[in-house]
Amino acid sequence: MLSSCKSSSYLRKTELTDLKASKTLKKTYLRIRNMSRKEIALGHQDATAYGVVWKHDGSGTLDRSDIDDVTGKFPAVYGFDIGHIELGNTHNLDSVPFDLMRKLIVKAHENGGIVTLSWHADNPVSGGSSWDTVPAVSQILKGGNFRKRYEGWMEKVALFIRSLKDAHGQPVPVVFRPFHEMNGSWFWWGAGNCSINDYVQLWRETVNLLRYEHKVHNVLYAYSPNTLNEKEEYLRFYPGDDFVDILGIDIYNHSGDDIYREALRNDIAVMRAFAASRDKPFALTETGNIQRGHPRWWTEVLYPAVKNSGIAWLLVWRNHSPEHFFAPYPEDPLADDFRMFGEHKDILFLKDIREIGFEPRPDFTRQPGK
Ligand code: BMA
Repeated sequence: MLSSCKSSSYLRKTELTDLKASKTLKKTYLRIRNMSRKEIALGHQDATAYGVVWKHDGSGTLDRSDIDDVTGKFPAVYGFDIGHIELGNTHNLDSVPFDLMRKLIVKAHENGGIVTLSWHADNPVSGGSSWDTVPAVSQILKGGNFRKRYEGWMEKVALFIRSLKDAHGQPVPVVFRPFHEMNGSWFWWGAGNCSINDYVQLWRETVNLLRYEHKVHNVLYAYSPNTLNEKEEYLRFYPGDDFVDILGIDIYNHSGDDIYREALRNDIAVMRAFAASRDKPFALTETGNIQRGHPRWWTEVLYPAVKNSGIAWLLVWRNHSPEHFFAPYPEDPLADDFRMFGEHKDILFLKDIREIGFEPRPDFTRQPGK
């Protein structure tokens, strides 16, 4: 009796924004809350779709990843990008077939992983890419000239997300992270390319279309600005507590290790304080080393800056080619350093987060040596 009282008040306290959330979504949300304590789950974009020197051909095993090739362990968090689903294309903007992506998402979930979706949507007005900054947002809001097109796009997004079902026909929960890095000006939804009010409105209308029009109830919404120029920037575009379940931030090492470390410490602290005031989990939703050079980057730059930061996960971006990769691969000179990074008991791989259920686990710490 006592324990059921305890767990129901816990459930009430941790309500997510979708009041009709599927059962599996509620569980995933609670698992994410349970992850965001002392440990950090490791994530990788397109982890199982391709690596630096291989590409999934659509047949055979769904379990290959550069991180596993290097460490013998799979990542805990799986990022995918649905850019070009809105066009009705068969492949996403990085040539991953959506049919394969669906299988990889379901597999990641069935394996006990967490799935997160970004959306590099094309510019709905110009027809250019995400990086085409022709103003578009005001025209796709309710009443705008391009509204019909946007509604058509959201229908396709909804169809894809709703098509994510496990072997028992249950919806697969995903973290959806649209319109990311909005405090930068490189995307059509970014600062300077639309007003703050229009951004907030776009976010809310997008959530409402998915939630009420298309009855999509397997989504947690994540808000993720890029590295902050000033503290206030974190909140500037915030769509509101009823429209965001998870707080995020994208921070890359563009300008050197010291600047990166500082940004991680300062910006995660800003996000953490805000997350605490809202009782929401938070994560480093994208990161990676663009300024290569440090031979022990994982253990000496990234790890000390994120240790004990409270982030639920960190996700490194995709392994596209020897010129554009963020996780290690076997021939990578930093592979050994990554293995050492992965040995830290607070860095969680797939098999570690499998142990994290949805019951509160205040004292969970990974057993040494696992
Ligand atoms: C960017 C780069 C691009 C890619 C995009 C979406 O950061 O990796 O090559 O198209 O993400 O995945």
